[in-house]
Amino acid sequence: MKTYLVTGGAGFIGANFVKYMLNKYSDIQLVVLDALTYAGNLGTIIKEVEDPRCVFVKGDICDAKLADELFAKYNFNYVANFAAESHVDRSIENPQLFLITNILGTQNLLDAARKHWVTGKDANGYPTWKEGVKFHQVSTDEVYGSLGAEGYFTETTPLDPRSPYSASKTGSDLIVNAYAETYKMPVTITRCSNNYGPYHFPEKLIPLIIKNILEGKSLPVYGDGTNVRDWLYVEDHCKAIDMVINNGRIGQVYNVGGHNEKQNIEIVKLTISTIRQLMEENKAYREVLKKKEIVNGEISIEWINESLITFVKDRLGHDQRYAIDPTKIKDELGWYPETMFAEGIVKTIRWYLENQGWVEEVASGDYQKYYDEMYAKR
Ligand code: NAD
Ligand code: TDX
Repeated sequence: MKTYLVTGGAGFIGANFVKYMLNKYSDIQLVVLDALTYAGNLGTIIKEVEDPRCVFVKGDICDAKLADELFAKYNFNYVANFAAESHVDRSIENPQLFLITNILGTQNLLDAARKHWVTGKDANGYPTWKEGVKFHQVSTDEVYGSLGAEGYFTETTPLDPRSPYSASKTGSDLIVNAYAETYKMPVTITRCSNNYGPYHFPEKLIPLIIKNILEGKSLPVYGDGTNVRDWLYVEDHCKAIDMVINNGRIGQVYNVGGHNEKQNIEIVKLTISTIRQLMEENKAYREVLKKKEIVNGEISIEWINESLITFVKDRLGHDQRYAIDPTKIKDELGWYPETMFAEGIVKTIRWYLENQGWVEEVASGDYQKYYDEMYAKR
């Protein structure tokens, strides 16, 4: 049986990973460490933490004593480090928090792993490590910077982060690599493109647009809407991480992407038309609308159209285009994105229509204040 420390397991991708792993492996132990920041929600994994194979610990990855205690208590084989401050717009407002969590938090986990996983020294003075352990860092394509109209990020593309968020994620990757070089620590890194799917916090583009459409609010598109992101269904990302942890070569970086580039404006228009179509097909979905116009006794959906789109002030330092070349992970591990975007976006929108309770739960705290402040400036 393998025991995993999964940090950030109450957030979007971490929670999907917890579900994916418990579903895939019967013989597994997961210890989820999450600080439950605004982005973490225990409700997302409440069924999973009732499972004897999964333990939840509320705590900060920067807490050295706690990390030490967890490594002492559980015989971890793997660390999957998802925990991070993850939203670019917030990093523009408060860069320091991103550096603390993403760089120092990662370094703290690396130190705890080093303390508990090192077994001795080799003839050259390098630490020797417990058989089979691995520290996996969940990173992002944003560390490579921004592309023009052509080209793709490969694993050898120079690191060139532009935002405080991506700079902090680059810092995490570099400290992970430094431990690999200096202490011969067994590590892997995945750098993934934009994820979408269930449990995505509604500060990010797709869930924010869905939420606003249902409330009849305007849809804020930054700049001219031509920025390109390479979208990947979250479950495909979880599958890639599982493959890299279990079969990826030590010390390697793997890019994970969907070959699914879309301009933001395309995403917004597609979300509008898909919601409208689903509501035309299924009367029950219309009940979900928060803004209800009744025409001839029926809930009208006529107002769900592209006139909701509002072009707003651009994000500072807005990266123009991200696009991943996933050849390495495909050739070495046989990974490929299984979910086509046309299918994934419908699944995602259906999930939101059917899980409004989850949206209300996660948006019940400071979300409205965040939204009002962030978007008042635009
Ligand atoms: P998220 O913001 O939804 O979740 C982050 C989780 O980490 C939350 O549960 C939060 O409570 C927890 N957390 C934050 N600070 C913590 C701390 N100090 N100690 C313990 N827990 C803490 O993020 P996400 O979208 O799920 O991203 C997960 C990881 O994947 C991040 O490392 C992110 O950089 C990376 N990533 C995300 C995407 C994407 O499209 N969302 C793409 C590529 C890479
Ligand atoms: O209201 C919005 N309007 C808008 O036009 C928001 C929230 C975003 N956008 C644009 C900005 C980006 O070009 O949409 C695009 C996607 O924005 P986000 O959802 O904020 O994602 P992004 O900045 O691309 O970063 C995401 O992918 C890489 C994740 O948040 C990161 O954690 C991950 O590393």
